[in-house]
Amino acid sequence: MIPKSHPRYESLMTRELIVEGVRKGITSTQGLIAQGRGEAFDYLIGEKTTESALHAEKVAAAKLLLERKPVISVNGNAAALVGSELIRLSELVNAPLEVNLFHRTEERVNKIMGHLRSLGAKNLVTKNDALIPGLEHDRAKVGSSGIFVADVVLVPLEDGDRCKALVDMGKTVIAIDLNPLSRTAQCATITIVDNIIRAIPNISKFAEELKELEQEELLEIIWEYDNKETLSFAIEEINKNLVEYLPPQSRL
Ligand code: PTJ
Repeated sequence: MIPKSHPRYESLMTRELIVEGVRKGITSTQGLIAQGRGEAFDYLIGEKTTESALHAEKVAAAKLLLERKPVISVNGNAAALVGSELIRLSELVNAPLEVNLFHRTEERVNKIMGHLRSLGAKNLVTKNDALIPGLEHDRAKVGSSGIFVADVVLVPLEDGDRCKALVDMGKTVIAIDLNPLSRTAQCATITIVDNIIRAIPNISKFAEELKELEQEELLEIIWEYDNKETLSFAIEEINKNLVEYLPPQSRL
């Protein structure tokens, strides 16, 4: 039992959710490694939503509301960390949830769908009957009524190859990835460099605020967005935080 007074309580509780996900057969064991990598980058960005990430979250909400066929992709880490929050976002922007795994087994796909249903999910893509072109193995499997025909896909913690393949299919890809240097972060259309546990509730908050806006007003929010700038800001933020840790006499 982790006491609430522990200075790293939130981070440790998040870790517990992933461990619990592995125990339930929802999260892959590789998901533990991914979480560790995420934690390291979260430390470097200050374990907070930066201004540029918040802006990307607003743009993501506008894009999800604007397009006709948005889909939210769910993997083992996302399901364990933010299952209920993903369902709420799915309802707000009218986007189905589709389980799409890197380390795919039918057993884990079914367990994640069962987990989402137990949390109240109703809008789920249940058949993975199409293939993303140019990708080998099972990670290419998607739904012909879901990701395959989506115009915008929200992909938390995505694999770089699949992100590129989705962009190559002409889709807008919104990635959530704490590592601004990852191939996914670099290739997505909108990259949210934030922890998924903060990012999903933030996108939902923006979706609630923006849902009454006219199409032109949503377009205005998206229009000036520059993903290269977002990535540069994230790297600068890491740099700034690192410099603050240096003793004053050794700062450049
Ligand atoms: O459930 P599956 O089989 O689909 O597998 C999911 C994982 C995440 C294990 C799989 O996609 C994988 O191996 O991912 P990678 O290549 O390790 O990439 C995960 C990326 O997500 C890394 O760049 C991490 O920094 C980042 N990341 C990890 N945890 C978080 C995160 N980003 C945001 N929030 C997090 N909590």
